[in-house]
Amino acid sequence: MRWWREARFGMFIHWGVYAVPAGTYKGQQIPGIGEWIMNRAKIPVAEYRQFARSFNPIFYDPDAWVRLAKEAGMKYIIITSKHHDGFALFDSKASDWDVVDATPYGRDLLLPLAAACRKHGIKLGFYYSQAQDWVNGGSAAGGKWDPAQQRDMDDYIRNVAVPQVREILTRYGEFPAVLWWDTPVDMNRERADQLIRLLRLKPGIIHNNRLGGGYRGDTETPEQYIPATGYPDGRDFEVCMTMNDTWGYKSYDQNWKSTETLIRNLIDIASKGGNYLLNVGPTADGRIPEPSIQRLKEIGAWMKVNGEA
Ligand code: JFZ
Repeated sequence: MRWWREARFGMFIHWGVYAVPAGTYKGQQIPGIGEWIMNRAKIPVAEYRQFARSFNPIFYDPDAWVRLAKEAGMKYIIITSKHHDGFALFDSKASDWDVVDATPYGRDLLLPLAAACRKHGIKLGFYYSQAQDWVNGGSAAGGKWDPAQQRDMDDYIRNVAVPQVREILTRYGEFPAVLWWDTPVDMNRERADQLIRLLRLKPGIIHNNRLGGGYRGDTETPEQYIPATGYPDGRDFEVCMTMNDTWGYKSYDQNWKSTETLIRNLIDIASKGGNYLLNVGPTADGRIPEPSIQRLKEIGAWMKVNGEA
């Protein structure tokens, strides 16, 4: 945990096919967080898959993303290797619902990011939605809405989640340094065991408390709020937060927090011994929204004067 405890500040990246509808479906602005649009609007699988044909991040510049994070004083990046919509940003053999098979871009997005992180001395971790998977037959909060989603959960765990977690643990050199699980809907001990076992492939890897099955992981993950004190039992914690009101890109969400608020949050969290994981939601053509870039640069300017190394 040593590097993680000293890090204090990291970049969360929510990126996937949901950046194509970007909050709008059939002309309707869908309320709620952008990466949940498939679930919130009950979009059929076949129809949602069509969005991937417009996921073509030609402006993706992982080196620039890593430099932006580094200049803001961030020490690590956590990116959604697969979110609840099941879409993998890597080349998966366990499903054709990935960037290589389903998009015109056709290349693994994590490989060049890992290379850039290595080059700039930034740690890279992967978020992986192990339980919810609305396309590959994992669970779905609120219930499934399309017969195409019917698949036995244990079949999904064994034949999608396990091989995919093995893929992301073994293809990126020293990374991932963190496995960030999420929303343990329908997880139980037996399902969690199959995943936690894989972590042996990466000795020293840090994982959070959202695996389920009774596992607590290495870190607490308060979300969108700062606890009043550190955790009494000395548990490590990482506050994750958005800069506006969504994690995944939504074209019309302009409710940005001020740079001053973001810096105050960082100070508050660091003073309590925690880490701040601050989110950006890139577009489908591969750009971090300008208001996010601006804030990160302003934080970087403050860090230069007030930060430590
Ligand atoms: C989850 C995801 O569903 C969401 O899309 C995003 O990725 C976020 C970082 O994580 O949402 C959660 C998970 C946990 C809590 C709240 C929202 N929680 O513990 O309060």
